[in-house]
Amino acid sequence: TTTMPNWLKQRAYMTPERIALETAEESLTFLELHEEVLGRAGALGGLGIQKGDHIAILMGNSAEMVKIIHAVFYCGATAVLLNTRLTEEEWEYQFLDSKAKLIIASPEYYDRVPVNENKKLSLMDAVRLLQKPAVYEEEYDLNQTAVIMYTSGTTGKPKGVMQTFGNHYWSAVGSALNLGLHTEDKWLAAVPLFHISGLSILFRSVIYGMTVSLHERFDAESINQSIIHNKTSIISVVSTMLDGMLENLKECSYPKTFRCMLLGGGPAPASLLNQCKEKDIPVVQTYGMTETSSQFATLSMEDSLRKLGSAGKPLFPCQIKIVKESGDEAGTNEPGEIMVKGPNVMKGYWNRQEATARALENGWLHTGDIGRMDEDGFLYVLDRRSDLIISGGENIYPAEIESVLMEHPLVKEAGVTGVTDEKWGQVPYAFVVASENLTANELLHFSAKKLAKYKVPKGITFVSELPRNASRKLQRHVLKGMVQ
Ligand code: S0N
Ligand code: AMP
Ligand code: MG
Ligand code: MG
Ligand code: MG
Repeated sequence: TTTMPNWLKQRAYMTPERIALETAEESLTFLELHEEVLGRAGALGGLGIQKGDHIAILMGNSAEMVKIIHAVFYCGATAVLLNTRLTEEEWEYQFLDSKAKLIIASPEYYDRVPVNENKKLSLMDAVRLLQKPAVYEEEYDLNQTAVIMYTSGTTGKPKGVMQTFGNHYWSAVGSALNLGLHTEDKWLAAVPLFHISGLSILFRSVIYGMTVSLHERFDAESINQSIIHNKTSIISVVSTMLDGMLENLKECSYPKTFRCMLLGGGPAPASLLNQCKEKDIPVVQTYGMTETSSQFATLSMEDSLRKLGSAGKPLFPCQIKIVKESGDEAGTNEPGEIMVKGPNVMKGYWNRQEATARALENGWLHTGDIGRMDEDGFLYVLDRRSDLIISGGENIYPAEIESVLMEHPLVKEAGVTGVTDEKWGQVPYAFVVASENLTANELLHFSAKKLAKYKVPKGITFVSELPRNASRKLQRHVLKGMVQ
């Protein structure tokens, strides 16, 4: 196996004085960050955390979250990152499924974590227990699973995506080979660190020796101020965020120091891209997913205007092919499933051999997304994987909502589809066959207890039957046409 020196420690050795992290409250050099991480790694070691353990983390963006994530790596453990927007039931499922030994939660979530007290660690306690670790990882094994992140699917429960150190290393390298690396670069992270959009920025930071400007939440005004006055050169955004930033920007413009608006996480509306083109905003479209440890294909700067709407070419270490239903490779501009291969593609789904075997074939990942390659080898993403709804960058699977609705004793059948939404791109909408006594309000209230807010249907229509084909399979595309 291939190993590398512990990334943050190596970075603290190479460029100790460089700023690693800036938040509204503090600014830390790489050496300071390394020292803070040591204290937390010692605390975790003192609690019995060992190499190979899984540690769940439930925190919003903060310097403390960055330190805890690195501390988990210093212990040789795997970080299981939980989405803060989920419900207690959803957290509990992911905690149990991942077989995490401990969950570290920040104060705003700690009391809501439905986990045995002896498996919970509050952030206050982690900091109170600070101590120098007896031992910590001097080397990172590139085959080791660094992080597990959960994604849902068309059927069944969410699955943990295993991203290795090697995946993250090659992802960071592939990004730099495309976007370039400037000594003055500062990458703004307002996307959540529990998503790969945000976490990948932390890895780029230690690997490149680059400053991260960390925002605790998305606030268009303060982000624009950061870009205009604080020398931000790159930011990662989803469409909903970019919309908000443009609205806030009004007639102002961004300075030359700002070189890349990396836009991903879902489709980019043509109107948004055109608006940016008019305003001379350096939008760089990217296609990637949790399973590919962030960017997989990215439009390079020199092609951004010529190929507006394309997600670009694969990063240097990566390959893409488009495969038709027949199994043959598609020709130029012919649509088919996007298949990807590269050193940033996940090791597999945690504890799910069958799902892994279905997803990965000889190193090629079935993305489930539909796309085409143009005559110059540029990727265009045409349609997302089966029935996936993307709301403000958060993924929603209709099947997951349908199964929750059907848990209600008065519901006989349920079908969910995505409807267009001005702010979020798409939102879920439900059609339900139920007994007459059930009201939409009661059903919404019921689902809100079990589903993250963004997954709760924005509307419910009661019907006498659902559209099904000859083999009784629900036809979700027909539902779309039934929305009033
Ligand atoms: C869009 C965001 C920022 C909205 O959050 P905001 O404004 O902070 O909302 P809150 O104040 O928390 O809540 C207000 C109300 O809005 C509801 N709400 C919040 N978010 C959503 C949502 N997404 N959909 C629907 N409703 C939402 C709240 O519930 C609340 O409701 P009320 O008032 O009723 O209580 C936020 O959603 C956000 O951060 N989105 C981005 C998430 C993200 O990063 N997704 C990307 C995931 N994909 C990947 O990571 C792979 C791609 C990738 O890596 C990448 C992506 C982008 C750029 C670069 C890359 C890369 O490859 O490097
Ligand atoms: P996630 O697993 O949450 O990272 O979501 C990844 C999914 O988002 C992909 O499988 C696509 O369906 C969608 N997606 C990401 N980037 C793009 C893009 N540039 N255009 C269209 N869809 C995208
Ligand atoms: Mg998946
Ligand atoms: Mg907010
Ligand atoms: Mg997701």
